[in-house]
Amino acid sequence: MKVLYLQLPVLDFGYDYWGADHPLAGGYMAAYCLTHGMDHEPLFLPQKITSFASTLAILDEILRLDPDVVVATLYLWNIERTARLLHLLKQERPKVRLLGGGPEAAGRFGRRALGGLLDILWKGEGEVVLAKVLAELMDDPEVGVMKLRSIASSSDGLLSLHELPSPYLEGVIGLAPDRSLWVESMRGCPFRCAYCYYGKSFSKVRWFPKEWIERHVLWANEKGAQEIYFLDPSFQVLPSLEERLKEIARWNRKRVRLHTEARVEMVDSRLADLFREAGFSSIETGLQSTNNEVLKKIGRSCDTASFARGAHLLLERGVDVEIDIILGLPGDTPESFLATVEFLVGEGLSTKVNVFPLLVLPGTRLEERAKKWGVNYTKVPPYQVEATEGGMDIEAMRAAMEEAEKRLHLGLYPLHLPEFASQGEGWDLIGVVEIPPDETPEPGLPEQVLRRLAQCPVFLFREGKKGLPWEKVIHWALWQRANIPDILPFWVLELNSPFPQEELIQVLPALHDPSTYQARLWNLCPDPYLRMSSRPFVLSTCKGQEEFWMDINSTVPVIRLVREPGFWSRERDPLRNFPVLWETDSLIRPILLRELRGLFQGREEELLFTRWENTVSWAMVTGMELPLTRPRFGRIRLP
Ligand code: B12
Ligand code: SF4
Repeated sequence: MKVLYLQLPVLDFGYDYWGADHPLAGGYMAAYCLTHGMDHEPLFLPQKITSFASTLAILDEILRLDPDVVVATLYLWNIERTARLLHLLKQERPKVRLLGGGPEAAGRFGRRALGGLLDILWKGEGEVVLAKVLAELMDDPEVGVMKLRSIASSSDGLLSLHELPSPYLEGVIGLAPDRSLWVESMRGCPFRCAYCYYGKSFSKVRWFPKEWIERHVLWANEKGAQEIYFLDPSFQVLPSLEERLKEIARWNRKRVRLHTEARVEMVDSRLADLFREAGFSSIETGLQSTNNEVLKKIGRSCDTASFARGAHLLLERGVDVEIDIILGLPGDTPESFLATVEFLVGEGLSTKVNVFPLLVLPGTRLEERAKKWGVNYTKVPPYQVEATEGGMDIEAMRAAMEEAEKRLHLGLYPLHLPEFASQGEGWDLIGVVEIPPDETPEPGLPEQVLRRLAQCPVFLFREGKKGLPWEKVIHWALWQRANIPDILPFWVLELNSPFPQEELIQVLPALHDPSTYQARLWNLCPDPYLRMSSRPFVLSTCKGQEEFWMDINSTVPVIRLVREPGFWSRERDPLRNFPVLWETDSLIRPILLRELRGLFQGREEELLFTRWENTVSWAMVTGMELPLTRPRFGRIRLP
């Protein structure tokens, strides 16, 4: 029996999360089932497909693998896309058995989106349940849904972690794509913060045995891992913490970087030394708020003096401290939120700060109490706050976010540029769809193109003799929203000479789909352009009227189009800070690229190429990192 363990990744416009696309939950379940007599064939999709391909391209890969059973892991970032994918799969393969679980199984949204489609939707730990369900399916592949559900619900009780086989040591999964090893040393969390599902509502905390940690640290050393990420929510509650840190220091012979989450309030100089000696290079810590009223409501407390002291002790020893704060907690006001920001600035702790808007996650105490606490939120993922009792509405939260960005000197919402670079031959996915100017075809892509499309494709509209076909741009955008709503598209409009700005402003609403996850996730971003569900750009040789192009750039970013070397020699060019696309099929000599280094110092990613080999040379010249596992992207020009 072929069982596909499916977990769709976190997405964004720059494929930034490719390194964290790792099916750990499936790995655990497959390892447990294999070592408990379920002799099945576990399948995982290649990561270059999951991280970079659109939903239909993933469907194509699943059809090729032809699984009998799909085990889907559902998180808030993937539940809608997984639902669409599984509906399409069921249409093509009516006999496939579909099982789902993960944090999103705990909520109403999950049941609505997938309840009818799945044979089981399991809320809770999956290893034991899945083994029982697979045993039944192996015995009788046609077994009825009701029987499967009753088998699942009769298996309660939490697994003893001493019996759990390791998905890594059993060879089921390897390191994450960025070569880090993710390992738990506990399940559950002793704290009960109202907004959190990290502890998955387990009634107690369970620990993995000491040997588990030892074997994983040794394995990571042996495999040349870049980092070991202890997924524990509160590493400091590990029993015999000091002893364990000393042991980790001994096991971690090659000094693989370590990372975890912990409360820094309890860190004294001795513990800080031990963290450093074990190999910790970074610790993420939740401050959330410094306001006592707010903290009390969400079941937390914080001694700010101890927090600052602990954080500094770690920083002094070279351990990075990444601090999380939340905007929009119950009772939060713009003043209380900004007081938290000020605390970090005042303490000199503002270099690595994440500001997360509050999410009302399914299965949490906050979800139960949201109404009582006056927290309004969207009832669909990511369940983001829209108003608080403290008087913050969306506009007030956007303003607070903007102020936080200013005070912390942080860009919390990065702008990604389109990826134009492609390989001439033998590509895996289509990254650029070029739409010719005059005889622009009706919107729509042939099936064989749709099934090879990248997740963040570029739709490049070429300018013709009659200018740009604005109407067609709108039709294409509406077609995309109706037919392939899951992708994160870049709309690149070639416009080489000044044009009526209203034309551009009029197409923008069609390029934004407010019903997408992306639009909801970035709803509190202060910049209206970045709140869009797609990324429009103007591509231009910028002929004439520099002020005109500067003006356009303040509405929609402009990328400068160049075809010949030498564009950098123009001194005092007011448009010199625009990103540049160097469109050429030739290989550019590294000596030329070295000349450009100075011009793009600190913004290396703003020089773009149409040929992938040139991107690689540029990365070598500048030391810029490229995704190691990126598939080959191709470019097509519609007839
Ligand atoms: C690693 C991680 C990430 C990684 C990505 C993970 C990935 N592989 O793609 C990164 C760092 C990118 C990430 C980002 C975010 N994350 Co995160 N993340 C985690 C973390 C720490 C570990 C996930 C994991 O692998 N756990 C270990 C596995 C074994 O546990 P599990 O997933 O629960 O699986 C078990 C069961 O659920 C069940 N099960 C799972 N699938 C199935 C299927 C079947 C059929 C069955 C029967 C059972 C079953 O069995 C499994 C084994 O016991 C969890 C917290 C945690 N400890 O789980 C949060 C968590 C998943 N993240 C969460 C959140 C909120 C986020 C963010 C939205 C945070 C933010 N505000 O930005 C962002 C996403 C941003 C975006 N753009 O959307 C929430 C998700 C809640 C939800 N309803 O989905 C969690 C639970 C933490 C929390 N705060 O409560 N995250
Ligand atoms: S926020 Fe951290 S400490 Fe609080 S319950 Fe979640 S994991 Fe535990």
